Amino acid sequence: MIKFLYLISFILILNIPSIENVDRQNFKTCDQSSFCRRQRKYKPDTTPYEVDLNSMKTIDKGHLQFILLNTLKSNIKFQLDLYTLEHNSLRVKINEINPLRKRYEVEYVLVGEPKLVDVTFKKTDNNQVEGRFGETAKFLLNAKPFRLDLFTNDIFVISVNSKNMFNFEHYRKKSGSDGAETENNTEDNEDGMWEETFKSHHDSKPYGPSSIGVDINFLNFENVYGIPEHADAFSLRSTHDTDPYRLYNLDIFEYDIKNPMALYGAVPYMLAHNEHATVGFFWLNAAEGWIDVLNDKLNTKNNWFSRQNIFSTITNFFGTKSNNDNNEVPEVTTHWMFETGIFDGFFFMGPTPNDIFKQYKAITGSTPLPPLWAIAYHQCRWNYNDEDDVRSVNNGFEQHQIPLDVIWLDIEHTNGKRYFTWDTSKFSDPEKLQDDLAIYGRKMVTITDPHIKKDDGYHIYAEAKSHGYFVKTKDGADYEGWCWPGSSMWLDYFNPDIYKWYSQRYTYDNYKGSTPNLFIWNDMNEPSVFNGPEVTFPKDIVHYGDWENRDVHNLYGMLQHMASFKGLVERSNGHIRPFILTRSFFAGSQRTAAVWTGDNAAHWSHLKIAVPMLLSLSVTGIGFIGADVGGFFNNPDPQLLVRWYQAAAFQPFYREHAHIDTARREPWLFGDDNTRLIRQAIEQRYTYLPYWYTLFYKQEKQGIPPMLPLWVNFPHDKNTFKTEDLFMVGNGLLVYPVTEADTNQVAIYFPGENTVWYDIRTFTQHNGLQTALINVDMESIPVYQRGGVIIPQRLRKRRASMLAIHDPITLVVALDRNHEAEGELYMDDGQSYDYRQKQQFIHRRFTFKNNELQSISLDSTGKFETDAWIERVVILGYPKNPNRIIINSGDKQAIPLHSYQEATQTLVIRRPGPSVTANWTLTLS
Ligand code: MIG
Repeated sequence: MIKFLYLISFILILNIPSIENVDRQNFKTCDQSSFCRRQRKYKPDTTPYEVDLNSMKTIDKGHLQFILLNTLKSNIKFQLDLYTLEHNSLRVKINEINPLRKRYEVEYVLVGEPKLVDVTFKKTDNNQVEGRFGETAKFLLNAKPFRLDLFTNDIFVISVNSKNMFNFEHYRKKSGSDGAETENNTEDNEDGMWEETFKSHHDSKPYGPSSIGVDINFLNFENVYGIPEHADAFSLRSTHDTDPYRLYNLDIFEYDIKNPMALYGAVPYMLAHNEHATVGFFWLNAAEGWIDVLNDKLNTKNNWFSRQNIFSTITNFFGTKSNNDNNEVPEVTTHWMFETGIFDGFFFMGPTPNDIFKQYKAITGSTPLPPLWAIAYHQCRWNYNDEDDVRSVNNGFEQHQIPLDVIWLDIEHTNGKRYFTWDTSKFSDPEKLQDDLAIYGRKMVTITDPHIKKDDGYHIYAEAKSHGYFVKTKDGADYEGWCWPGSSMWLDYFNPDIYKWYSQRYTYDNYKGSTPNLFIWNDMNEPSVFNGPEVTFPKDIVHYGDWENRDVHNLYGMLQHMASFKGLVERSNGHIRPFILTRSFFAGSQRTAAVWTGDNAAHWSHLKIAVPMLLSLSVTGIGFIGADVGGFFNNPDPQLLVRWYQAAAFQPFYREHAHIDTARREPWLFGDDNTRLIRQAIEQRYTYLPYWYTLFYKQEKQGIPPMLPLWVNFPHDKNTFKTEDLFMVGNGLLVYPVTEADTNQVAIYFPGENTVWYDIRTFTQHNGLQTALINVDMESIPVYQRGGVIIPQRLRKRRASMLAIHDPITLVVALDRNHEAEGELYMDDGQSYDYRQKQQFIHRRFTFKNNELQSISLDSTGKFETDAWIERVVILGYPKNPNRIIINSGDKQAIPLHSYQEATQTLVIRRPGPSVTANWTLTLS
């Protein structure tokens, strides 16, 4: 018997899927990428680059232009443009003057031409130009050697090229060819400069080397964040012992966690935060990139620093500190390397976290308010097999009384992976299916991938082929690759005609079987090409405008989902808000799509890494984000599944999804207890939807993402700078997802001086600046409401979010130490653009002060009609049972019932009654 058990457990162990599944051999290391190899080792003692100050020109207000020289190559000249922008931001462009080939400047990302503001500049001596701009910002351009130093509130924050790594490879002729340079030929013939082979794939590199490297150094900072997408820490690790973080949109099969390998999307944007400032650096470049991060100490005595007299600003800065006797300041040194393009850097000077969000939003835009149902719960699987299957899943949610808003169809719903078609043997009447789901208030999402099956009988292929709409090889033929449908081709969205044509595939006429209740999922859009180099396009294929994939690679997925978005807007004549989910993304993707973290796995470690991954996306503007609940690959045990439902209930995009080879995992398949726990988690999500929706509105307006690292709300609390096991939803909820098996106690750090936190279930209070040991069981989702914040909720149970729009609201008023609190509520019809076009919304502010709770309008232009009313007010941390409560609304007065619980200091006021649209005051005495 014992032997038998031993055998079984042995077999089980063998069966445990390895977490290290990725086949790294398929993907390049820095060393296998010739430009990364060259740039990474470029570390001269002095920089050969110099600014010619005599060349300075004022082109416009806020726009200065210079010539930059590489003194080792006297014939090569660069143009350096400095633009001082509104919102405390600076743009710096460096491009070759008269290059052999025009260099790509990224399109589609900026929301418009950034607005210039005046700069007050002066030449401080013969070697420097100083400029003051914005509210707090200053730059110092040092000519010889070339270096750019940036200050906010006169604190030195960023230095460009202080490590001499600026290295701009100009276009050149291959040596031996006509007109090639004669100087330095050996350097120009390094291995991989003119062609490169990776595994069986040959990159012809017809234009030779053109990469750019530069060091961007964050002074006085110990933590930098951003540059998604990596399955790695939130506060970026030092890459001293690993490859640099890579930015190259790829479909990595069974990705590994805790390493800097590239994933599906890229945002070349990094933030740095310390207790004095938050700053950001965004390099608008869509080519392959690599970024080294080093946590350093900078000795202020022995370098250019003191020579340049900048040391005084550092000592001022540290004047308040006692531990600076050794003349060392922390510094994060970062080294950015892109294969081609130009240097187009945006520097955001903060100084607060919310300033940074506003500044980045001004450049790349924000996530527009999604439809309400899109932030509710989604049920997905590869695949729901047929109409009966979809109906029975829908019925399962009914039977088990679990709320649900959307059912998804993966690739198997199509006729042989021909997107925009249906497998009619399984889905004979998709319109009826969508109509039937709509009766329950539910929507459907179908998948449309970018690979187009090579099949003359497939109308999309035939039409695209006849118009020449496919991406071309370097020799001008249609590029053909292998993907789900077999031999496939890819649309060239870079051509405006093709972009438009693709968006028109979504009209009801063109997309047969689609209805207004159908929305879209764009997958495989890195793009994934099964037989391509690194599972994607070859670098030398050609897009519209004669750009190589090398120039524009990281934009491809974004262009697809932008075109999908446009298609859905237009199919409703601009009336209904689209919903698109994309796997691949770039800076600016937030304007048109939600993003998920792709093919994670059913392991605790993947549940845990979701938080840092989502935070990295959030702070770089991609705010509507989630990870597959349960893990895509493999089968989660019930405990892991429940914990995942609980964690994701407090993450922006909430969808369960699973691989085709996994066991079914609808919420009711794991026994009654687990069904109940999952139901509770999903119900929690629905309870908080009014709060989430308000946060998404705020994101549209101010660029502040709904899911936040702690330091956004507690910028001075150093303990939070590396935190990634806790996060916040808005400024009001602190969330600690349980991400380890068999946990019965967790240690939670409560941030904030003088801050009080209320357990949302028990109303128990915890003080800020303390770590507390909290007991947990399977029911627990450790979530805390911050004292000082009022959160709107809907407590009535509904099967879908859209059915609850006019339901009454409960206000949970969590008092701070001064017995004050405030909060907001935004409401509208949940799906149309009427909130923009006809001002049909309400936006209220609630404040509690001096024993009065007040509701006022935050935006009196809003006029949404609703019966929704305030059915309950819960006041947390109220010191005593009040004698009298009076509510005044217009000329009406009422005395609502209340109850008070002394043990938890909780006051519940029942049915106070005013409309959510009214101004009212509730007075306690
Ligand atoms: O190679 O459409 O990440 O969510 O279910 C797999 C099938 C292709 C990858 C997506 C996944 C989706 C799956 N797709």
